[in-house]
Amino acid sequence: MRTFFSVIARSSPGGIMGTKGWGRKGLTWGWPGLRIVGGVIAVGRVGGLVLAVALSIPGAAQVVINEVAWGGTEASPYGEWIELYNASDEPVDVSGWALVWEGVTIPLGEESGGTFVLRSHVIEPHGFFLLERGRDDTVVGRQADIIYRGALSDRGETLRLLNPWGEVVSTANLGCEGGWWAGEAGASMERVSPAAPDDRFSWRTGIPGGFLDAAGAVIRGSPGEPNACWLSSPRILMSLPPGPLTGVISWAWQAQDPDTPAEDLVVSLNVSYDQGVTLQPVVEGLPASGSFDWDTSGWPPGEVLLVARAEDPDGFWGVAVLAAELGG
Ligand SMILES: [Ca+2]
Ligand SMILES: [Ca+2]
Repeated sequence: MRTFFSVIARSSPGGIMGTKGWGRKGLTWGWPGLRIVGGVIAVGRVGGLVLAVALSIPGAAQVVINEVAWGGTEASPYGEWIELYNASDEPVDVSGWALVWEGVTIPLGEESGGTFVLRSHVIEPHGFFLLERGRDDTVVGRQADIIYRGALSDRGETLRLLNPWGEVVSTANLGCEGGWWAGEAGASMERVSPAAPDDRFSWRTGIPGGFLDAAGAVIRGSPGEPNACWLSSPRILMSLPPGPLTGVISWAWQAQDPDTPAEDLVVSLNVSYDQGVTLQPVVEGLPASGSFDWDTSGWPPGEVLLVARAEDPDGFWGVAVLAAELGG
C-alpha cells in the first residue's frame, strides 16, 4: 500500500507547496481541511489561511537520481555507485537516456561511452536502478544494472539525467559550490524524498544498511533500496498569511514522522537571508504542531526564506521552506 504525504515543502507566498512521495510504513498525512489528492494540487483552508500542497509527480517517466555514493566505499574510494528511482506507476524504458556529468557520459540503454556492462534498460514502477563503477562487487549482494567507467570528484559534480530528447529529467548536487550537499568518504548522499527538489535541504548522508562492499564492510547507504532518510525523516507542513509579512503574524506548522511518535519531534522556526546557507532561529524547542505569533518588527526587511525544521531523536530532519518578503 502506498500513501502520499508531504516530505519537503517548497513554497510560494501565501501558501506552501509540498511534494509527494511513497511510504512503506502506512503513514498518512493529515492537516485539517486539506484534501490530499494524488497528482493534483490540493488546496485547503486552515484557520483562515490558504494552504496549498502540490502533490504532483508528472505521471510519465518520472525517474530521479536518488542516491550518489560519490565517496566510494570503505573498501575503496573508487567504489562509487549511483541509484536511480522510478517514482511513477509505470515501467520506464531508459533506452536512449544518459546520465552525465563533467567529462562523463553513461548511456543507460546501450553499451557505449562510459557503459561497459548493461543488464537492464527498464526500471519497474517504484523500482530502483543501480549503476556500479568498475565492477559488480562494488556493492555485494545486489547485481548492478549497469557497470560504468567514470569518476565522481570529491570536489563536487553536478549529475544530470537526460531523456532521449536531451531534456534534463533530474539533477543531483546542482548549485553546490565546491563539494557535495551530503555524503562523505565511504558514505552515500541520499535524496530525502524522490520528489524533493535538488537543493541544500534535500540530501542526507547515508547510514549503515544491509549491503557489504568488496572488502566485507557494511556500506553506508542503501543501494537499490529505499533511502534510510526517506524511511526515517520527519515531514513538516507550515502555513503563513499571504503577502508581505509585517507586524505580528501567525506561523503555523505540523510535523509527522514515519517511525517516531510526534511527541518526540522538536521543531524550530528559522529565517534565512542567504538562500538557506545560514538559518537564524526565530524560536526553537517547539512541539510537532502548533502556531507561533511572530513579531517580525525586530527583523530586517527583505527577501527571505522561512524554514520550519523538524528533527527526531535520531537526528533525522525535514523542512518546509517558504520564500517570503519581510516588510519590516
Ligand atoms: Ca537508496
Ligand atoms: Ca524518524
